[in-house]
Amino acid sequence: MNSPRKLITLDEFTIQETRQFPQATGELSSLLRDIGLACKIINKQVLKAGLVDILGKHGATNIQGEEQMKLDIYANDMLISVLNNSADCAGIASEENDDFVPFTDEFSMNSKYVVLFDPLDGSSNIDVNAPIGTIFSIYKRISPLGMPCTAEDFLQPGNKLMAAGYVIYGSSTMMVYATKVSANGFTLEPSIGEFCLSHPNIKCPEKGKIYSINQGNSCKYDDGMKAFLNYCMENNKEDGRPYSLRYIGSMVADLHRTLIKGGIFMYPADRSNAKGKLRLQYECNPMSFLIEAAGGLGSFGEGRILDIEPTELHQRTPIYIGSKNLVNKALEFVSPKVLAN
Ligand code: P6P
Repeated sequence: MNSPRKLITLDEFTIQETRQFPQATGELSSLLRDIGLACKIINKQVLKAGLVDILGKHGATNIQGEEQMKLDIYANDMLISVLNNSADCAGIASEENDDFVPFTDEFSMNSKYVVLFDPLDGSSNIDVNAPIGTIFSIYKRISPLGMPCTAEDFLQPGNKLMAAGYVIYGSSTMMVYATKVSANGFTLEPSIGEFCLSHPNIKCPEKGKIYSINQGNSCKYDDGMKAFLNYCMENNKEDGRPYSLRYIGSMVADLHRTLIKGGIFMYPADRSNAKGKLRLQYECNPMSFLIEAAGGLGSFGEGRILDIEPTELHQRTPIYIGSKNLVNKALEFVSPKVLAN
């Protein structure tokens, strides 16, 4: 009888990856484990959100001016609590908090890393049971150890990321993250409560036939963007067919499909959102880091998202991200003078 496939848990995987770097201390692995723990706890609430009084609006708005859902606040509090109690994080920044939050106990002040996150992206989809997710970025702090972390720790460009990824609470719960080595996916095995390696060394297909955008905004796009949408809808492709439009309205879900199946996800600037809608530091940078580790490309139209020098914690950026060929095709229309690479 075939022996059952050996399950490789997230912990085993991160320890194996750490062994490739003799100078590694295991703190990054421990931090990924902490994020995994917080998301497993969030997952339990998400799975039964319809049964407990955790659906609906929290009755406040965040700095983005967006109504906060009860699950947003729960997820945010859980991530802060777990990371504050870990010995691996000096502080956090969150979509739900106006400013960064330094952890001032001695262990935390001597930690090497800071974490930024969108605790529950796509939360407007919670009440309709569509996939939602937690997006996270991990930077090595640039402020001195032994002191509280500072704003500069959270304003580093995406090309300085140490690790980044997401947990998608969907038909299954998956943690997908990248380091500078590779992008890997782990599916939660509920019977043992562990994320287990299910998608090793993920590669984003170079070509894709799916475009993902809130086409309802197209009347507000510039001519280049409108021309690219027309290109996507025309039959002039290798197989003589138009591309397919898929849009869930939850970035984690739309990006997960793009990572696995290929295609392009776009949230361009428009007349209502001059800088785009999605946030650089905890949505676009982590997703671009992950997609580029998988061979794809993340652009803001004039260059790589990872090369943007952040100036504000909650700044926004246009985003064109996914299969390298399709992103470069979009840039031919959107930024004819500049190609990402
Ligand atoms: P729109 C969810 O609110 C979110 O931040 C992303 O998850 C998603 O991609 C985008 O906004 C959806 O925005 O304007 O299409 O509803």
